[in-house]
Amino acid sequence: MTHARHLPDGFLWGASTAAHQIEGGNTNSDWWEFEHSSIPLIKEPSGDACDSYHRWREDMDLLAGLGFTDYRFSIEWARIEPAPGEFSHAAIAHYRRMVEGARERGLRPMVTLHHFTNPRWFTERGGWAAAGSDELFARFLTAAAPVYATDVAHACTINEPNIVAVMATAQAEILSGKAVSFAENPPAPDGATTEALIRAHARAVETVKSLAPHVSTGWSLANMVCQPLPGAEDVAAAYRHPRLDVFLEAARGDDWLGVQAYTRTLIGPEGRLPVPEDAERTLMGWEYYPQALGHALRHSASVAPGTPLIVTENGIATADDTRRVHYTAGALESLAEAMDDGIDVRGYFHWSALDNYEWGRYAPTFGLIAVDRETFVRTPKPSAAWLGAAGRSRVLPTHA
Ligand code: IFM
Repeated sequence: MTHARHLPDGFLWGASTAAHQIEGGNTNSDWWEFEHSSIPLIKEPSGDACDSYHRWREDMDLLAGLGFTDYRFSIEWARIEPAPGEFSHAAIAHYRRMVEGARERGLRPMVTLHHFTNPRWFTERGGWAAAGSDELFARFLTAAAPVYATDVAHACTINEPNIVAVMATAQAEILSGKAVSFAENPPAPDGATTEALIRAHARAVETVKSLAPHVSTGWSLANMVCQPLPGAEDVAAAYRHPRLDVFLEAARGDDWLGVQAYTRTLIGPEGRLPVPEDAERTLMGWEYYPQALGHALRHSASVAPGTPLIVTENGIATADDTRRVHYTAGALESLAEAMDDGIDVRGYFHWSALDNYEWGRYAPTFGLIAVDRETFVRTPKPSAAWLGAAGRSRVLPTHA
């Protein structure tokens, strides 16, 4: 890209987090329980995480000070509804204070209503696949309405339902003693969970709209950017459909669709291929492939035409912050090219604001801001200043 590209008016420019990954002490969630079982996937428990349940003001001060205009965070169902039908006024007031606190700092809050974790009681009764899960989700969202009823323009109903469906299969396999490898060969999504999540999304949209009609709703999908080798197009399409496209199809007609992309998945005639030997890998073991974002946007627009897109996550797990800047510049270049080609993109949120709990371990550092694991002192990295500045200049940052 050779010319400076100005962000369109109203373009969201932010960073993302999720409650369980940063709050700490989320003891009533199914993940906390999971973290204290002895499965190989878990290297360490989340513990205090970033202590953001108490330090959220500091997080928001930093993000606003860096120049960001938007902040995506999630509310924790396990805190709001610790037992079935029993709601915590204190937890609801906490998240309401966060919404108001964001606004006071000039940050527009995007609120994720579900980001991977469930209350323990919900999982014990069978999780999403159990009858009535959509009703229960709608009941929670009704009780949580004071959080988002005013001052929130965007609500994400469910984060990465396509990964939630994979996790449902993984959980069953782990319980039956099977070894599960996410990096090499992630399990197929569970069909009943997929259907239940699509129902739950529809109910959530209906519920939020009935209580707060001004809130723009959508859901965010993990886009694995399937790239077929020549001749493997049909194999790639068959691989992708239950893992992504069925969820994209369910987003048709939504106010917006969240695109989350990190890397690509190569598909050969026999299916998913390993990361090429000579490829640079991130701390997740994923191929370093910034152009994934542009591909994900184009594919999303082709399956859900007419639905505006928002990048709700994009980033890299690396200990080398110069690679983060390089990766993100490449990703933004691919985003700009997609927009030049007419793809309707309304915002970009980087994953993640903070180094945080990456579902079983702290080692993969995705943050723009480092967090000391004992003192919780936050230290913005150079990438944070580089990316945040675009919120003020309204010019898309490019390769230095
Ligand atoms: O940390 C996760 C996040 O919770 C969901 N999307 C992908 C991120 C990186 O793995």
